[in-house]
Amino acid sequence: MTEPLPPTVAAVIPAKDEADRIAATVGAVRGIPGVDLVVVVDDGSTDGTAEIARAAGAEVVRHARNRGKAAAMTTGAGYVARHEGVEGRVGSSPGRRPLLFVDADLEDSAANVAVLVPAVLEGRADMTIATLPPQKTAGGGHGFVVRLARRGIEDLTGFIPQQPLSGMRCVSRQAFEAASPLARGWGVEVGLTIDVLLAGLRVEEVPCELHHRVSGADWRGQVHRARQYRDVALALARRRVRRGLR
Ligand SMILES: Nc1nc2c(ncn2[C@@H]2O[C@H](COP(=O)(O)OP(=O)(O)OP(=O)(O)O)[C@@H](O)[C@H]2O)c(=O)[nH]1
Ligand SMILES: [Mg+2]
Repeated sequence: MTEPLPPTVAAVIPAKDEADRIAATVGAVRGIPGVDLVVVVDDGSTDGTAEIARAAGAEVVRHARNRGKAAAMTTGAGYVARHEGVEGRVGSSPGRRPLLFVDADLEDSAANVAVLVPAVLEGRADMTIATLPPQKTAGGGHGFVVRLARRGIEDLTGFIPQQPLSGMRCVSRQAFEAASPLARGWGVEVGLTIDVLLAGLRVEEVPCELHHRVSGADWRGQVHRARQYRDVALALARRRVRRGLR
C-alpha cells in the first residue's frame, strides 16, 4: 500500500547576515500555499538576522559559528524532521514532507517560489529548481563557476542545467536522502542535482520571477566566487571518483 502524499512542505531558509532582507523573505514564504513551517537557519550571523526572522514568524535555529550553506540546509532539514507529526499537521509523518529551500535575499519576490511546489507535492518531480530572469543589477563575475558546474553536471548525468547554482529548490525527502550527506559549502546545489539524477529521480527546472542581491565585482564578490569555485570543483571531483569506483 502506498502512503498518502504529504499535503504540505516545510521551507528552509539558510541565512548569513541578512538582517535587511530576512523579514520580507520570511513574510513572502509564509504566504505560499502548502507551506506550513518556515525555518530560518542563522549560520553564525553577526547582525540581527535571528531576532528579525523570529519576529517575522519563522522558527529559527542558530549555528554559533559560520558552517556554510550545506551545513545550514542539513540543520534545517533535521529540524523539520524532528518537528513533523506535531501541532496537528495533517498527513505529515516524521521526515516525510518535501523541503522548500529558499535563499534569504529574495525579499518579496520569494513568494514566486510557489511555482516549485505543486510538481513535487503531486509526485510529478522529485526536485524542482527555480531559474531566474535577468537580474536588475549585473553580476561581477564572468560565469566561470556557472560553466564549471554546468559542464560537470552534464558529464556525470547528461543533464544540461540552465542555472546549475540556483538555490531555490523543492526537494522530496527521498531526493534529499539520495543527496545526503550534502556536498559541502557552495557545492551543495551541484551535489544535489547530480546525486538526485544518479538515483534515478526526476529533476525539473522551472522559470520563476525572483530577484536577489547579486554579488558584485568588488573584493567580497571575488572572494565569494573563489569559494564557490573551490566548493563546486570539490563536489564534482568527489562524485567523479565515486562514479569511477562504481
Ligand atoms: N548558511 C550559510 N548561508 C549563507 C552564507 N553566506 C550566504 N548565505 C546564504 O546563502 C544564500 C545565497 O547567498 P548569496 O550570497 O546570495 O549567494 P548567491 O546568490 O549564490 O551568489 P551571487 O549570485 O553571486 O550573488 C543567502 O540566503 C545567504 O544568506 C554562509 O556562510 N552560510
Ligand atoms: Mg543571492
